[in-house]
Amino acid sequence: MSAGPGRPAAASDWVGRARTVMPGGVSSPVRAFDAVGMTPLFAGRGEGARIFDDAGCGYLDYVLSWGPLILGHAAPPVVEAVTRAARDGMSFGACHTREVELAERLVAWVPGVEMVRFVNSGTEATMSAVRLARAATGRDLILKFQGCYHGHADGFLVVAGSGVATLSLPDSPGVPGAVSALTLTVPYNDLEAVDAILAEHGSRLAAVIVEPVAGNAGLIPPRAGFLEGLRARCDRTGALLIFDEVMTGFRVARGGAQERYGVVPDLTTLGKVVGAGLPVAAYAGPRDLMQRVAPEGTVYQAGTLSGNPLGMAAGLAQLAVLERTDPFAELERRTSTLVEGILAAARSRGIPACGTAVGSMWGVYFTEGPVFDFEGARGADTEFFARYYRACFERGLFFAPSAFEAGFVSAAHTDADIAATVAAVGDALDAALDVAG
Ligand code: KE4
Repeated sequence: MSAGPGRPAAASDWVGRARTVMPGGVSSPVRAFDAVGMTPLFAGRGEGARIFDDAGCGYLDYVLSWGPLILGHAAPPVVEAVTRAARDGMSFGACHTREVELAERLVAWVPGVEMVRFVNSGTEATMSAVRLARAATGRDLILKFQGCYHGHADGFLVVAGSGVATLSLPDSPGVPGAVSALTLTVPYNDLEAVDAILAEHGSRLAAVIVEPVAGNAGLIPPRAGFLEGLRARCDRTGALLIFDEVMTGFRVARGGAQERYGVVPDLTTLGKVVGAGLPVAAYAGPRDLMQRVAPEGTVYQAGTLSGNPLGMAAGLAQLAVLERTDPFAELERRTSTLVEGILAAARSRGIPACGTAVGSMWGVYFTEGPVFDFEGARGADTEFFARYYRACFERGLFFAPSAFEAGFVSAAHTDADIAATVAAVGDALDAALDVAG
């Protein structure tokens, strides 16, 4: 647990240096801690369920690099595999066996996948999947859901979640109107709104892209029939259904949300867990679609470091442990215990709260709820969340520094860790209430 409240002096020196040479002092906006009124954590190292800052203060980590570390920090099989791979070379810019082996594992695990193309980020995966869908259908429009985040490619920065929602940014400057006009948005879980879009634009719609469990506006599960409804509507109109499983892949089930909910998309994007913390992502789907991708087809997409040997080694090692240990049921039980404990602690103090766990993803909102869409998520008390967040951090808990992010649990989190977290949350809620007066 943390050595105590406040920020070690070391971090504040680094904050100033970082802000001098990097916008906001960060490499990604969600790390800035702006939404919770704090200076950011400067990580020193990670070990299992804990992250340690640059002054050595330890925190139970529920961010886990925003999802990739399903085994926890520095999992020995992953570290050994990457160390071994690094000794043989950092990158080749040539084919090698491990990318084939990892692709074969994804084909075996994910229902809708027959072929895979590796890329270096979730953004690359989703933008490439949309390009492929536009090529396959000859159509231009895409439909996304408000509060969902599919990376920072121009066409996705329209009513997006994650850092865009956290910072209450308007749709990003720099995205031409002609580009954002090609992206239509409707509320998550709202099939009637989808029908209205299809009635007017269905013949021009290339794809519907969706987070099958929305993890970038807190955590919003699909309502019964929502995913099935999207599948039927895409079948009827000829638009392709893209499941953005960058976050849900290997977290809500071994075969992702498409296995958990029994709805198979036309294209799947993967990331995070598949690289075990290294920059690995992929877009994937049936052979007839993926064969359109160059050099077999004419849809161009490329990447200097795609299929990087260290990333492939990390992904293979992490997925091998998941295959051997099958931790998914235990992860969901532990994650549910965490959420139930937090909700009980809030409600016993008269604090409106709702939330849920899906696999090893979780989210809690300070509002009566239930939350079915982005509007509902934005109704939560973000002021109280910031006070609660600071109090939790001072008690040694590292949660996502935003009300519009999902939390995660790793196989390294023990029952004792979960119990200690729930107890610390109770204290933090008292502190947040005291501050509120
Ligand atoms: P990246 O380009 O950040 O690797 O992946 C984009 C992406 C695509 N799809 C989904 C469902 C995602 O959640 C993400 C990225 N997630 C955010 C956190 N919610 C990454 C954290 C960050 O932006 O720093």
